[in-house]
Amino acid sequence: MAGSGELKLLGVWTSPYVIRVRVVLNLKSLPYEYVEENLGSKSALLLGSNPVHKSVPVLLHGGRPVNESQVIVQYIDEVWAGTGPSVLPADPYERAVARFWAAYVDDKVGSAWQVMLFTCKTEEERAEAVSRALAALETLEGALAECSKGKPFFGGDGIGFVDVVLGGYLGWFGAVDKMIGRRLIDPARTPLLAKWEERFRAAEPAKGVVPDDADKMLDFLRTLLAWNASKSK
Ligand SMILES: N[C@@H](CCC(=O)N[C@@H](CS)C(=O)NCC(=O)O)C(=O)O
Repeated sequence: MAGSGELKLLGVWTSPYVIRVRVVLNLKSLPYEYVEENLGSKSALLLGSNPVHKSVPVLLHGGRPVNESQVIVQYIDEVWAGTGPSVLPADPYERAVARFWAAYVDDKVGSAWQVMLFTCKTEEERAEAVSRALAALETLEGALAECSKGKPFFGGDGIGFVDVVLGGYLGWFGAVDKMIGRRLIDPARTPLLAKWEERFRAAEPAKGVVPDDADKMLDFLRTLLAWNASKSK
């Protein structure tokens, strides 16, 4: 049976990519073992399972690795198509639209997030990345209006592909807000997204998975930056 075999997820609690996979596993009520990785000293299992990128998440299904978060989410949705709600729409056109916006999120929001937190060298570079993130979020405000057709989520009545992809970043948004002293998802600029964020965070599959402690995230950021600095020596 396609869906048989144990599930093990290698992750890091702050990772937007890991969080989206965990939300989908929860949405489908699939039992899995979660293994917290240490990116400063990666396990042999992680290195052996994702030798190309050496990154989390890795989903091991019956011992076989699946890599790349968007690929993992779609794999789960396909293998457990009859279990719990679907993440991708059934209609091929709507599925293409959802994939388009999910790719947009990682391309525009994800790249700005990398610079804001990890790679910027000056406050000017950070401010430029914040502007790019804000512009992308304004575009996503329009996408939410179109995709949701007035319903609570990008996926309509329930959490869908774009919801989990964007929702994975919410923990870090809270940390960035604290760092820059303004809100990335600002109810005045993007009111639909602000309401969406409340609904997403309150949804059962996201509870305990989407971080809500900005100070803890910022502490973890210092650890990550120290690991990155030691790697580049
Ligand atoms: N495109 C990948 C990105 C995964 C990624 O960048 N993961 C980070 C954690 S947020 C990682 O494991 N980085 C490895 C490292 O820092 O060495 C995905 O969607 O899964």
